[in-house]
Amino acid sequence: MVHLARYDVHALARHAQVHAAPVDWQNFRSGAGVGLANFRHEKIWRLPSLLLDADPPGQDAPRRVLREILAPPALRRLSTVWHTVAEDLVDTVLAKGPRFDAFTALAKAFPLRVFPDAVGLGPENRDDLLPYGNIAFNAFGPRNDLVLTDADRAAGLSAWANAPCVRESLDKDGFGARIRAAADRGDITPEQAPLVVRSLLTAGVDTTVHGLSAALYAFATHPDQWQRLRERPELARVAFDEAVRWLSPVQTFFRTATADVTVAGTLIKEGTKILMFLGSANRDPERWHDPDRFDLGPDPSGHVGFGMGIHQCVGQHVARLEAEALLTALARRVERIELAGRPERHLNNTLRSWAALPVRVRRAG
Ligand code: OVM
Repeated sequence: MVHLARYDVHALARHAQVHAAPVDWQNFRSGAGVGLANFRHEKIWRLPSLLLDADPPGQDAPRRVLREILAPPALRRLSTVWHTVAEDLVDTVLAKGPRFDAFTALAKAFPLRVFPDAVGLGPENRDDLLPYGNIAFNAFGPRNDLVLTDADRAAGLSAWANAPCVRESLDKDGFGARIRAAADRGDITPEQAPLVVRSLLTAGVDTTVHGLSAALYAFATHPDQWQRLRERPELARVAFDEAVRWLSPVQTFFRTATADVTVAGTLIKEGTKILMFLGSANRDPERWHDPDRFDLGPDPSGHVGFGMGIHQCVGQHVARLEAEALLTALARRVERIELAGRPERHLNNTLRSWAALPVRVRRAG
């Protein structure tokens, strides 16, 4: 553990501790926010999330509702549609030539094509989804230039994120409508429903866009692993988890100590923020053999890229389905994928994110 004096936070980087802290939710709580800011005494930029910035018993009902709506059986119907959309998208991209920006053309385009529809959002303001997520993930970090640059937009986008959550603007049949139905049944309150929808908009787009980018970057730089996926496309889900382990699109989250606790021999005082370096834990040589290698062989489960414990990512099955659809569509059509220029990163306080991923492909047979 290391004390970061500038922010007075304790940071955990080993897998053992980054895994243990969120499991011990009684001592390491989320209710004071899971970013650097302590909601007990700092101003917040939007209402706290019911799922993220919350502890039991408050988070239990909203999480139970969303977990069911996003569980694998509930996604089965979407699977067929998403595979077809991915195949169409890949065909369209490949028809334009062998060189393209895989970030824009695939990693960004695919989630934006399928996810807002699945939520049941209307056609308006879909362009705001990525900027809103970018702001939300910046807000977990220090108030640096990345935060200040977008300060003007934050309030407007924050208001917008609640707006599409009214009943009238949600499709009858999407995740949003099912959240509404849960409120009608009394599983959550009517006041909670729009905030649960907001969680989908905040956590459901940037995360998958940059997770898919991570997978595409991994394959573009590891031709042997691409070959392996082509031979066994059923590895697509494992490949996605391995990419999430290897690059950790969500790099950090915080907790707050709610008692004096000792970690790795150091006392953490009640009220202190604890920073968990997910990306570091996912490459800890004490947990992983040859952790810097992207390799479809070893089992990546146990990585903390989706978090751990009672707050573990509720949308992870959605993300895996998106990855499976896109990667298998690409693997069937593309024999080789390689970098055709320097990948460009997009800076964010929490996300390991991308601006461009230029690739060149050779089409299969
Ligand atoms: C939320 C949420 C959940 C997970 C991640 C996240 C911005 C947000 O419930 O709003 O990142």
